[in-house]
Amino acid sequence: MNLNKNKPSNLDSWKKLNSNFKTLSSKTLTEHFAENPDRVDKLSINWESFYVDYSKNRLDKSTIDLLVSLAEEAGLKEGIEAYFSGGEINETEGRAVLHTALRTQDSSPVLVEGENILPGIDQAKKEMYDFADKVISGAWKGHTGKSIQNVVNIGIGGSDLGPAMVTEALEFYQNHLNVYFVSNVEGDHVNEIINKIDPETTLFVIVSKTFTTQETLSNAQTLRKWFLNHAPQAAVEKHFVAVSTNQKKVTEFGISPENIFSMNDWVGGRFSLWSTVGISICLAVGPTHFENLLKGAGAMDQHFRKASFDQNIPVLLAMITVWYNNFWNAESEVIVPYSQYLRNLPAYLQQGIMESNGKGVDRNGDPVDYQTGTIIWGASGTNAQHAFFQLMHQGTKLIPADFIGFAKPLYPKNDHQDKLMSNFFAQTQALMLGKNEATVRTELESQGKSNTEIEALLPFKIFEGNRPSTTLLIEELTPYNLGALIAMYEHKIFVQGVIWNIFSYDQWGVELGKQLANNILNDFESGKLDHHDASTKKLIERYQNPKK
Ligand code: G6Q
Repeated sequence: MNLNKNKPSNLDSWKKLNSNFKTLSSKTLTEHFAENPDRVDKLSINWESFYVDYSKNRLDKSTIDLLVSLAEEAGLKEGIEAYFSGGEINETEGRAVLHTALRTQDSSPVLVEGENILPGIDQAKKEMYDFADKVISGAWKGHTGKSIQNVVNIGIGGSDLGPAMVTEALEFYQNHLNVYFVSNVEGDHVNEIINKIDPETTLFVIVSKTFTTQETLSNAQTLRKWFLNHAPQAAVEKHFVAVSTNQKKVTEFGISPENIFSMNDWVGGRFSLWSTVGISICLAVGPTHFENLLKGAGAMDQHFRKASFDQNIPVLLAMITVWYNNFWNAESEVIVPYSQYLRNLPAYLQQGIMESNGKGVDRNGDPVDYQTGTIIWGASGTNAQHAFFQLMHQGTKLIPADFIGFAKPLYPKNDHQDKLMSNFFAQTQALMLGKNEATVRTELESQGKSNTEIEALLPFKIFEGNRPSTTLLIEELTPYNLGALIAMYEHKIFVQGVIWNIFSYDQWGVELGKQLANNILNDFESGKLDHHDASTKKLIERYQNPKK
């Protein structure tokens, strides 16, 4: 079973959406609300402790019906089955995409090349949980008999962003271990970590699916060298573990097979936090919370797989993006979590969304003649209000926004929560309603401004409004709800890829820069620079001789 290769713009519902766009493009959100008193009920979903309100978007029920038809016509139903049941939907790498199997709550076999992968998943999870229990309880000792206090996750991209984001997001649930993440190949990054740790009480977790990644191996080598300046060779086994598919390379690095946690090819890097790649999360919060993270994701998987498209959160959110991207020509989407714990969710989703759907060639190998992956950005509210919200309110670009908020704070409720949430609600309202000339005029009059002053200030104080947003109001930031939220975005990515007829699970676009960096690294040694373009050559010369 695999994904079909239909060009979306040839589909009937795509054409109908073009006419729908023409009909609706001049209608404002306020007009939509005035015309349909039950709009909120029609355009919102309750699922477990999630309430998703997509009524503040430039669409109506007819648009949703057409978007649902587009999803059907594009073969989404069959696509979802191919995705969950191990079809080789990562066709250019010849792989299945089965992060969903890592969190399934169902014991029905999931087959890869005829073999049920669930027992292997359980086994790997058990090994990770046993190990985490030992480290957290202090039963696992460092080479001088002291228990572990610090964990350093060494990885990059998918082997860093997800674990780092989730560990930070679950800080409230964290135990005594200090968990650090080193990713960048920049020596200053690793040295800053070295300043914070003690070789007797630090565990290094090297996370690399391929175990060939330059940044990760450089950091791992530097940290091992530093460690061995303070400890004998035999101590390595108490302080270094690895997560990888490449047992051979890990063993060559000097890590013993008992200290290797396995992972599989059918988990893509940016979707791997649910696997042993999430070991630093598991160490930080313990197996019970980690398991709840998986359960929440598993529940969202079931919702996505089973709910009808018009009641399906990931499907609807994905289709709304398609609507803005392909019919309204919006270029970017902003994600604003009203939770400081989730401050890195936008950065994490940048990889998930842009690495997956930033593709210009369709599944037939032809260049696409429509827009694909959107640009993702964002930061936590309310901080973001004091940073980029000016552009969202009065700038010239159409920027659909996701607002994510939690009804309950994690610490006992205090007046901060109402202040936070009043901002959360006020911003989507302000984006939608704006402030018209009459209101601005009355306000300025009541401030005692003269007519001349009012006329001069008026244009700057008007907010045209009609700016779209979707609100996700979730009960509480628990590991379970976080798992569900991340899984929701993962499935949104999948749906968009299906519609745009692109392969979401490869990332060839990151290869070229890596290749050229290796060439340039060699050229630093050889000094042969003449084969470079004039700009690059000059830059390298300037780097090598700053005063020249
Ligand atoms: C994600 C990508 C990429 C990958 C890193 C690290 O989907 O594949 O971000 O995770 O390049 O790769 P390794 O885990 O193999 O070191």
